Amino acid sequence: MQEILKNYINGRWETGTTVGTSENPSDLAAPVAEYARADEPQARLAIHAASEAAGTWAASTPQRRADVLDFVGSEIVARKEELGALLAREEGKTLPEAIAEAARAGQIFKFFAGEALRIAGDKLASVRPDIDVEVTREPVGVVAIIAPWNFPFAIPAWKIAPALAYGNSVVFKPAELVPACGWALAEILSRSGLPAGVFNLVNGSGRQVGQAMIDSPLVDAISFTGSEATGANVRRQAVARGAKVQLEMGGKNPLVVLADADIARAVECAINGAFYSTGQRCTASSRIIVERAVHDRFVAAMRERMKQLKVGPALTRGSDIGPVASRQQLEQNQSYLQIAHDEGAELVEGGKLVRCESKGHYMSPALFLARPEQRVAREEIFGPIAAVLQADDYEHALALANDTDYGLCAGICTTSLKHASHFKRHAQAGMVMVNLPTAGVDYHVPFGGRKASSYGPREQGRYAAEFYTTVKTAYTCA
Ligand code: TXE
Repeated sequence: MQEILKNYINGRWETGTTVGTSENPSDLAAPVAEYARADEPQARLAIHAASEAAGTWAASTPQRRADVLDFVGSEIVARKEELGALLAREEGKTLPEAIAEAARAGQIFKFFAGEALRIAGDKLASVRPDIDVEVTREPVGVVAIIAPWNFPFAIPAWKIAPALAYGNSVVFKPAELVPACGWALAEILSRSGLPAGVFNLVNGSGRQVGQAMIDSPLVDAISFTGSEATGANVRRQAVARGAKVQLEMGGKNPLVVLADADIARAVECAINGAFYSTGQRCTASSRIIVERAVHDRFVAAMRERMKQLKVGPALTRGSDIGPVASRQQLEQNQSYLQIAHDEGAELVEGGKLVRCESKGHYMSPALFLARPEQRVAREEIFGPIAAVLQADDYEHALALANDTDYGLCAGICTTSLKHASHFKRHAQAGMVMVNLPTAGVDYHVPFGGRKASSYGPREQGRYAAEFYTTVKTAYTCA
């Protein structure tokens, strides 16, 4: 194994207090890396460095910010195969998915390189005579970024890039499962021309490093993606001390299949949305709501298509579904298979542990016929497990789609313009897909949800400015 991957604090690579090992979920005998785990005092050093550097970066020119972000984005895009292979090894998504994610991270940095040049304000006439009013955007200050493991390049990119574009300094904590991806991003940022302290990487536990970021009065804003339970705690504590906070959490996204849908296309949407990336996407289609007239035909087609899916190591050509990211997540998935069984949901296909050439966390995707009140149809599992619910008609399907605590994404497969239009207006979700999988979004438009899925301003695209800037209104009397 190579050298221990270090933390990046105040422009220097620092060892931690302990050493952790990053696992390869496709091959438990071949770990990915050893990394330096920071503790709370080190996290505080990083926060202090970010705070000291905040003024310099806030005063930097748009051109300088654009140059830094373009450097980072261009390098990521140029190295997408290599970075994708690292991501596939560490998180377990298949190599094509991982390369696409690395490329996406690069595109996001390049998008925000452009946005750094387009920080606009308003100039208005005052309601009073001889006064001008200007509305401008300023950086928030120090931004703490707490990221999950399921998109170790794309999610940090869509938080770090706008934070820097709008003139903030950053302390970034990757999830414990993916320290090497976090390190790889930081390594590129360390060569981008940023002043020391503007960007800091601290690998470590949520309880120590994450908590220090939430508690510090020097942290002005916290952007978090992860579980609902942790997110609720982050929100409570951040709000209590007056920090700005943005949360992206779970989903239980419906995909409605109407009787007039192109069934082959609907099956592909469902397979992709429910099972690709091993179902570990907050936008996964985990509730598939099918109109009675085509229910049995759709389920039969799903079963046949699922039999063709190849579960295998992330780097092996031809693998459709990589391993589950961790033992803990595999155990969570298995417990939900048991719960579904105990509550009387009917297993259509899959849900078995799979043996591959290397020892890893492999399972076959599972599809259940369920009722709306069953836990398999209500709770985020975060694995390759989906529930099919039967609907009497479109109105019933829409009601089922909205009958959830979550509201991230909602999809519909239909050839009816009337139903597609109605669904776009009435689905209670932050994002709606028509004849597309619920997962798979563009990077230049807002991402986020309603209800328990999200809190605070949207991420991505121009809307990211709402979180990463604060607005000032200035009055001038001539
Ligand atoms: O999430 P956590 P985990 C869901 C999914 C998954 C479950 C657990 O159901 O099975 O969450 O995943 C940091 N203070 N999702 O354990 O714990 C942590 O170190 C500050 C859905 O990975 O929420 C990591 O960096 N930070 C989700 C980040 O929070 C803390 C994506 C997320 O970890 C902390 C990921 C604390 N006290 C998981 N405790 C989605 N829907 O996209 C932890 N962290």
